[in-house]
Amino acid sequence: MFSKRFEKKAFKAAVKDNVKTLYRKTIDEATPQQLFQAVSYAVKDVIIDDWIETQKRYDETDAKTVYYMSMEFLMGRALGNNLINMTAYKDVKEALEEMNIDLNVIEDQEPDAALGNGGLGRLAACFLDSLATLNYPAYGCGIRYRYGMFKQKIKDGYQVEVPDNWLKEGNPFEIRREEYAKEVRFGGNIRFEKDPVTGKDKFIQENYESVMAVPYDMPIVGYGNHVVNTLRVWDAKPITDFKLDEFDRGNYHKAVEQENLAKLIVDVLYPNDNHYSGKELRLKQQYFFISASLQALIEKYKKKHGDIRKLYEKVVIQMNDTHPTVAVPELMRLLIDVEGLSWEDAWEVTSKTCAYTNHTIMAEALEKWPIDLFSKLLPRIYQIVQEIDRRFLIKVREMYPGNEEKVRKMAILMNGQVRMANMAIVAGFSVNGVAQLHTEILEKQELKDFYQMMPEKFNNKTNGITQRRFLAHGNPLLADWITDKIGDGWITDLSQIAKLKPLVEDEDARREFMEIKYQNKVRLAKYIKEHNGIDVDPRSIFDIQVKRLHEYKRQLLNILHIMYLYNQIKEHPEMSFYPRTFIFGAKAAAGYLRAKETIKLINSVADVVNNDRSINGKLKVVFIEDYRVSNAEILFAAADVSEQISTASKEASGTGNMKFMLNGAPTLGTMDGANVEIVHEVGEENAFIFGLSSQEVINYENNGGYNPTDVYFNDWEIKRVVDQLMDGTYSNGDHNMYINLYNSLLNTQCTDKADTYFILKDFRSYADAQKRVEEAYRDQQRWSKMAMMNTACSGKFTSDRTIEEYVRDIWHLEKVEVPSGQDLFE
Ligand code: B1H
Repeated sequence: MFSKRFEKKAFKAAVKDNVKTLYRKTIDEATPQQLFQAVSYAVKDVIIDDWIETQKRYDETDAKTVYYMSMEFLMGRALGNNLINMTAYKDVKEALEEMNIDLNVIEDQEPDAALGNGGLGRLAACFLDSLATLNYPAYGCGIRYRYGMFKQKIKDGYQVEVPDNWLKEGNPFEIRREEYAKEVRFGGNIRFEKDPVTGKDKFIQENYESVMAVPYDMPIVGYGNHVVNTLRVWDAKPITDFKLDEFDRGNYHKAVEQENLAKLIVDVLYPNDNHYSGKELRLKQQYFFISASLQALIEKYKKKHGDIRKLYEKVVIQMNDTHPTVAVPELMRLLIDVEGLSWEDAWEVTSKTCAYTNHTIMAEALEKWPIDLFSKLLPRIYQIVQEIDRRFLIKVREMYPGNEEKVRKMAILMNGQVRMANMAIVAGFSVNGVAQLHTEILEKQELKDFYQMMPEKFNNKTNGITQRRFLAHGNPLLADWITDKIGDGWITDLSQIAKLKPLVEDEDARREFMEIKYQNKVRLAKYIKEHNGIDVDPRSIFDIQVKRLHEYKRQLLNILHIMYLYNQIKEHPEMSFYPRTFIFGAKAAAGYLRAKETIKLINSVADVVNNDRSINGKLKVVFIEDYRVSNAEILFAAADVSEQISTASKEASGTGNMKFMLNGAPTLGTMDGANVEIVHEVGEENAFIFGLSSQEVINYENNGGYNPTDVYFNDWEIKRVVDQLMDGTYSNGDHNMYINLYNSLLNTQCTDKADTYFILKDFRSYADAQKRVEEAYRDQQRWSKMAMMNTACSGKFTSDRTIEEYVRDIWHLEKVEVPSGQDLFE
């Protein structure tokens, strides 16, 4: 283990040296940012030894490798996580203390690597952590966006988006690898030729634009096993430097265009969670990183292997949703046009190499590219897609003679669109959902035709999270306490956390557990005081909903309920009410009107409620600005109640729900996504479940929805809060501020269906569940048992379990051991 070999003296000398060579300063003179850089370089130096050793071992053992292709990797900060996984966190903290440096302050200097939107991107990051920790050869492949997820500022209660210039100070944990650059071509036209010698068809792309893809590698440190895997993110640069001799008209323009294309292509992450944008630049990004990654992977394979037809024995490609599925025709192109394979051979390789994960059934997230856009940008790729489609439809017609309805539903090319999910399913050897319920809905509803035709491809892989970041790093007090009680085996084997179950009956253990929760609430209260200027009482119930802002996630239900509680407290001041702090954190996509209005509403309710002296601080509402991985760690640790209140059937899995559970917060939620499995593990008595079931929601939807006015006119308390959206209570008398929200619920405009997410329908059931939360919390003995049971039953939800299932059912990798290198910092 690293910690055994930690050389404190050498480490301190390395930090001092780095400050000197990088900044011509002494430790005392250096700024916190400079200290962060100096410490990081000292840490990176150690990581690199293991990184080299790991890659050498992979080469020697010729192990099969998974390439996880993803437009998003929501990594968060690297320094603290690397130290945890090197098992050197405490040693380094202590060494720095001796130099009068606070590691927490240094960690806070690091910007989050926010190359992702939400759950899908964070899942990719957790998977990389688990793959390295479990000794599996893996690459993450993605894009090195200059600007990641925007930073969120709240001005006047409104969200304002600020560019995230995360590379401004330099990223100490990356290495540019110019020598592995690859060319990627766009547009132009395809000329067809017969090779005079071989007689084979040749496809030549002409008049194209192109860019160079340059990889940056970031180390992914496994926990205590010396494995260091690689996250490879691609940057773009113009293919030729601006040459003066090309100053004639045509070339000049071309040179400028290619320079602009290179800049633009990796400029910024599209900030839409669960939403397809259909922009040409987005398709460029997708093809850019896929083509570069596939070229690199084939080159690497060919260094050791002669026969490209056996690629699938050494390589498996996992496509993180449809965003990277252009990998299918691009791999076909490389195999046919470059490697010279026949269509049949290329198809066999491709369909044995590629696997697809579906992350959502939300219709607006489905990628369907207009054919004219697609074929113009990727002319050769489009030809290949046409041929894949043609051959597939022959099979469909064979299997379902005369059934043209099947053809219409399953075709890849239909109504002028390229349907990426269909292509991924047809070409991949595996299609998986991300929670049991989600996979069931895919099989029985969304992808029913495909499931009937090829059931063997379908499987479930319930999501998971890494306990290294979300407990060991994010909640050190609880982590130490657990290790004290059951040993530290849980860090790499979370099933062991079940050993806490007997302690649930131990009153001392429960008191200690709740004391730690209290300390974490104090830490969050301090954060809130610093960032919001709001005083919150750590003895109040911390009820937290943090996730991307979406109508289906129903932050609106939560805030409407708070308005309802406030009405009650005002009306019945004598009513007994357990003090509550409602905490939100959420970014809205920049163009998502209703989402942005919801943020404004939350902040306005917060203003009114927090400043109403008459309620004696019984209710507080806090909106955490710029919710992201780094402050998420603080929020999960401090939560009493985990709000997971999506409309049943809409949340494919959720992963925040698991992070709350791990940190001892019972779920207040619907039977949706992985909540179903959480309740199964922890027992219904240790969760607060409410609302329509997924089947009920689907039934309503199949019958044209429900009528929210029935609820509105029959429940005066609900009517009152809905009316308060329009009567100026939360808008200084402005009657139009929340008109979009009001219309979304009741739709007086008749533009579309009303309350499509069943907010009013589920309102009473939600309010009742909230009442049960309050009752349960009043009984501190009972609550402490519930909270502890959640932690103790969270074993299933580690991403280590998820990864072992992917390996067993889809990837078929073998573990590779890496011997420990030299002593640390010697
Ligand atoms: C999830 C997305 C998503 N599902 C499109 N789909 C995007 C779709 O930029 N885009 O175009 C971005 C993201 N994200 C989430 O995946 C699900 O909503 C969660 O329920 C799930 O836990 C998570 C990981 O599987």
